[in-house]
Amino acid sequence: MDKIDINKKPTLLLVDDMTTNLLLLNDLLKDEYEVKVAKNGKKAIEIALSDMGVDLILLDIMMPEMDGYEVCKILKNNEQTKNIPIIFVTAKDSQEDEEYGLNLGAIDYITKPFKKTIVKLRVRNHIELKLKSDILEELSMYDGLTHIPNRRYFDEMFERRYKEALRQSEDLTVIMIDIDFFKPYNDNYGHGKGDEALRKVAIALKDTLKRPNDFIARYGGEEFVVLLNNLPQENISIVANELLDAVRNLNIEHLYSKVQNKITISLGIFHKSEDLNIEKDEILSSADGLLYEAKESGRNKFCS
Ligand code: GH3
Ligand code: MG
Ligand code: MG
Ligand code: MG
Repeated sequence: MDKIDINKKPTLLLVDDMTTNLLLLNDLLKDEYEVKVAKNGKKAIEIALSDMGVDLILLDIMMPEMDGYEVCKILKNNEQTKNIPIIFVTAKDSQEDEEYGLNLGAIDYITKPFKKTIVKLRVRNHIELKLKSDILEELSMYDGLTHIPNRRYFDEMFERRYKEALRQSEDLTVIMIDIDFFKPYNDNYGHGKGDEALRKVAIALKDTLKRPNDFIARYGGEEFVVLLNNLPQENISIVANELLDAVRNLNIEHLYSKVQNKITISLGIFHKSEDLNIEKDEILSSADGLLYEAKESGRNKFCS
């Protein structure tokens, strides 16, 4: 999920195989919303999965090739799209059809021909709910200081990635990160400066991770954790050095650090190869142990 931008118009996706229907709905809604259109199910799924951030989908049912029910099923089964509310807009007006559609997880069901003002109001109400639920998600899953995912989000993601790695025999790399001598930083520069440094470190680390599935969270006070999938063992030191450099290059003065006169980090990296059978908690404690080793052997470095 992206950060919420309250100044942005919410985005609607209109899906219908008939151009006249798309034009009618677009006309009705284009002033208040950013409108995207799709003429078939395949295209609709493609747009929903892109990073345009669709807030609500108006979905026709009767379409050639893939009907709206099928589109709804696919979207509701995908982690990335399951929270996008769907309203069916359809000529299928039997009770059975409506029950079927709502059972698939659609939030509402409108039959054609529809009353324009009713469609407008229903869309408005559902959009309002969607935006509120986005805000709740942001508050519960993201860290308020750094705006990166929080510990709760990490726990969920780690569970998911761990299971995936086991099921598909993939590798999984966990990096534990801790700022060096941060207590003396706070003690000497003050908590406000400490917070500012934490924020900068979080952003620098996040910006270093380039692949779409790379994940970073604030694990605790001044500790971060990174999850990487399918990173060949020989690339681990490259990523580790990039993370170390990213923080060094911030050049945040720290005259009370015993390693350098600026803020640095230490890393503990545990790499689970595809064939290794290991418990989830063991992965974390191993990464933690390696972090401890990095600290003990001089800091401003990684151990793996
Ligand atoms: P080490 O190199 O061994 O990690 O030394 P350290 O001083 O960093 O030791 P430790 O990791 O135990 O220190 C944690 C310190 O981080 C304690 C506290 O002063 C600071 N800290 C933790 N959370 C926050 C926060 O949210 N804001 C600020 N400003 N400081 C924090
Ligand atoms: Mg149709
Ligand atoms: Mg610490
Ligand atoms: Mg520390």
